[in-house]
Amino acid sequence: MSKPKVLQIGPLSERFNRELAEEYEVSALWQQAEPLAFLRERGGQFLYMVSSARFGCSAEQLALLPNLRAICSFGVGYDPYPLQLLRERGIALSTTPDVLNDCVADLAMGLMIDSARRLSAADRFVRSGAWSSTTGFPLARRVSGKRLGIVGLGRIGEALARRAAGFAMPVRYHNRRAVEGSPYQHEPDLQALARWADFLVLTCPGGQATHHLIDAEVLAALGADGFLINVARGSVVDEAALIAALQKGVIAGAGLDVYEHEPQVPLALRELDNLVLLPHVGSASVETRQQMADLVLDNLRCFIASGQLLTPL
Ligand code: 8YV
Repeated sequence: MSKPKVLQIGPLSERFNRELAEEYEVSALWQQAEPLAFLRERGGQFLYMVSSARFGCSAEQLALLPNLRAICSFGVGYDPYPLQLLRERGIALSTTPDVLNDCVADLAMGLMIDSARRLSAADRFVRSGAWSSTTGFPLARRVSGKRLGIVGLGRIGEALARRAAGFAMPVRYHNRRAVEGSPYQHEPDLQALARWADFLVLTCPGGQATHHLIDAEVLAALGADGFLINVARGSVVDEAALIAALQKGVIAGAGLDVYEHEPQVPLALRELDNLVLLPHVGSASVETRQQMADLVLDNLRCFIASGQLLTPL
């Protein structure tokens, strides 16, 4: 029996690519000299697509895939997909929720500790040979007991709030609507949350609805003792406003895992010392990435067998 055909938009791990190719006849779009010409010629063959929260797929590509029925995406984010179009055409989309909650929440906690206690800066201090009997590292800020404001109390935000309990941190959150049954206080006014919080942590989805939610006003409300942590999407923050706020001491510091134009990180951010910069590694542990890969394959298998996805959006 011939293997089902799958269109893969961008590369994932070698192991994933190998496992996918064992079960399916995979066409690697990124390896085609002319991807759109390839789709024009062969797009009609594909019922199934594999992509990721990084590569997504475009309306232009979808127009050349008239028979597509399902997209199995690696990652929890869905901002690079034209959702309205998928709905209109009845194309199912799965993501990989839950399996990455702990790793992303761990990373947010790590960024909070690193930006306030300045672990990365202290590491640079030791490595540079600057530590001497007369020169110690400047005092940093305490984390335990400080106020945590979460923007987007979803599955990752809740995993972060649970961690914060171990640090005796009071938690409030901002969502468009209050989360029913949540033990945490809902703050409908984002600026009020920023004023209250010592750490404002972003764990909301990206996309139009949250574009530049964090602007100069919110940063001013967070204030000179506050830290901004972003493990969500770069698009949620007005990066130019953040750079200005960090340069002028409008906020104390920041910890960023995501940027507006990845993998480009503006020089102005790289030159600042009051922030920690990570290269979008929220879910990047061996264990979690394997679970995410397995969930993509399980979704695909399930859809082909039953017409249903395991973790539809
Ligand atoms: C992904 C992410 O690893 O899950 C998401 O939405 O941003 C990351 O966990 C990455 O974007 C997948 O390509």
